[in-house]
Amino acid sequence: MRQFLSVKDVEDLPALLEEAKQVKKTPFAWKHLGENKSICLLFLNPSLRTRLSSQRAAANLGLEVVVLDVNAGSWKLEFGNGTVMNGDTAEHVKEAAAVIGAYFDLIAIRAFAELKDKDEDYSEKVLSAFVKYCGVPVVSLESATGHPLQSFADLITIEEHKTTARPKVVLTWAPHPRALPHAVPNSFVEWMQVADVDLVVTHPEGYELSSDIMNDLKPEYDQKKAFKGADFVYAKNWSSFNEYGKILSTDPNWIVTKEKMALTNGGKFLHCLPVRRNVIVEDAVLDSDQSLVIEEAANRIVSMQTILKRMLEGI
Ligand code: SN0
Repeated sequence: MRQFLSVKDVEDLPALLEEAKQVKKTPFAWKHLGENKSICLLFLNPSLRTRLSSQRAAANLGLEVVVLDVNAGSWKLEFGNGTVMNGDTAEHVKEAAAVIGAYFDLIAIRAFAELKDKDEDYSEKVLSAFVKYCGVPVVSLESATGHPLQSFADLITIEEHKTTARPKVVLTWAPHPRALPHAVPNSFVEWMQVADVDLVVTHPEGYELSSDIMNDLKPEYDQKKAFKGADFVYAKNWSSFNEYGKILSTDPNWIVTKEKMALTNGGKFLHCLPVRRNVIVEDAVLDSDQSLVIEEAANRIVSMQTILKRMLEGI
């Protein structure tokens, strides 16, 4: 595997899931793969799970890991072409990415959407520049438009807990005080469309995801109807895509409650975390045995390790 930027970089998803199972069972069986090899984890935004699970995954494979907080610990980067750099950006990504690529065998990078300009976010300015200039394999740790490692961990968790061959999986929008990116819901929809699940997406009107992501899937605007018979409920807030980056609703009625979970088929609750308690979901759900959020987060080590293993096997 030369890059991991979205589900499109996965040729055979069932085979990848099988590999993840093996990785989870015997995490130290491939420790030789990372010998004398290194990875740089670059963060332009905050992280808890991604940062720590990536370090654990790399260590399990014997990789040396260096973490760099780009905004806190290095020069402010320029991404424009032909920019006269007499402002506050001190280094162009052309040099920065190439230098990091010269130091490391693999690069992983987090760069959230800025939610100001749809075209700029969807051009994946930061991620594409690193892919273009660094010369080594790149892993997305959440880009402007996707969070594939999260969706892979979500799918591993669903596979582990499903009780029917083709479970009903509901992605529900939930309120949030801040405008959040589309990366998590975009990737979740993309991965679930490739996986063997029955996906339903529910959100208030105005929160339609990109048609490039949804394809033929139509949203269900009635949340309670969507929850009926669900085996998994995946909650996430996102800002409007059409009115790009705007908060159109903070309607507290979209919170996930114990009462709504009772409409499901003994459904399990999933969220990528961090989660705003009693805004996105009630304590009663998060603290119940219906919640899989901790196992889901634990599977972030498995998803990253499976991807890194494949990359190391290819270099
Ligand atoms: C990020 C997002 O993309 O929605 C990362 C999720 C893995 N989430 C947030 O930024 C939430 C921050 C908050 O204020 O709750």
